[in-house]
Amino acid sequence: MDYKNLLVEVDSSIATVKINRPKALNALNTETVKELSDCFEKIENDDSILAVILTGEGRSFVAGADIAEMSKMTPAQAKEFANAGMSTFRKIEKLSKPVIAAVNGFALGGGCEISMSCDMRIASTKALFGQPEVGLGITPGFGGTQRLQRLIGQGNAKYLIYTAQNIKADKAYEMGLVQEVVEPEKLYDRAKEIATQIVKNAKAAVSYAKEAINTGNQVDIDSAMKVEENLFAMCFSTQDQKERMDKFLNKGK
Ligand code: CO8
Repeated sequence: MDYKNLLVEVDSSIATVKINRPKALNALNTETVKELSDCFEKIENDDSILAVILTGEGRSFVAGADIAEMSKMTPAQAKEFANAGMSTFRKIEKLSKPVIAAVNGFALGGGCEISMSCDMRIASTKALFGQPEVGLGITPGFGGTQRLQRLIGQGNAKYLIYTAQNIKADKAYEMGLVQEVVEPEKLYDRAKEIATQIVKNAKAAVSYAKEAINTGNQVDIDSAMKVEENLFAMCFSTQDQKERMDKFLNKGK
């Protein structure tokens, strides 16, 4: 996969997607958003890839949407740009494979938003999170008003969005926005270790668990239980379920 603003490599069934515009601190312009959309579509269709790590080149994860590009937009262009970002981030969120954000530095605005479309966030001690949009005269536009409150609760989301303050990794951890904080030099290896641990498990079961959690979060509890019931049942049509349960029952024999 060859891109101008992304570096993609696959090793041991794990794809690493690195956003690579370090001169602009990996800010998301239209071109990068399009490349991300194309890249995640290819990953979805590649059966050899079982998990993804999303990270940034240099000292930033993603310092937001590209302000230089955005500053001249008309309302119609802003809507189109927001829509492109939203559908790309939904593609990441709905990917049938787990996506780990390895947050190496700034995760601001669209950067915080793209990290939230991943399944989990592992942060370097150098990471900085925030939704600074209201300071720039705009609201979050790539899903921040919706995903942040679902992840850390409405009070915390309003506290961060209204104040436009940036928070360090340890505070993001306290709020439940990130799952682990590690030293910068250990970040990628730790993300890879987690991805490796995930891909050892049954592919369909991990994928169905993701679908159950994501879908169940959007509906009432009774409908959510039905979603889990159906996906649980679907596991019983997989070879993995049979082999893994047989292996357990026959251990030591
Ligand atoms: N867009 C474009 N360029 C950027 C961005 C950005 N978001 N962030 C940094 N850059 C560029 C700088 O302009 C600078 O370029 P140059 O060297 O050519 O002058 C280069 O990256 C390095 O940046 P700094 O010199 O500013 O580096 P510092 O270490 O001093 O500061 C910061 C780093 C704190 C990250 C600072 O760059 C900053 O505050 N950046 C902006 C962060 C921000 O506000 N992000 C949110 C943007 S809004 C957004 O994401 C909305 C998403 C929804 C969009 C919906 C569509 C309509």
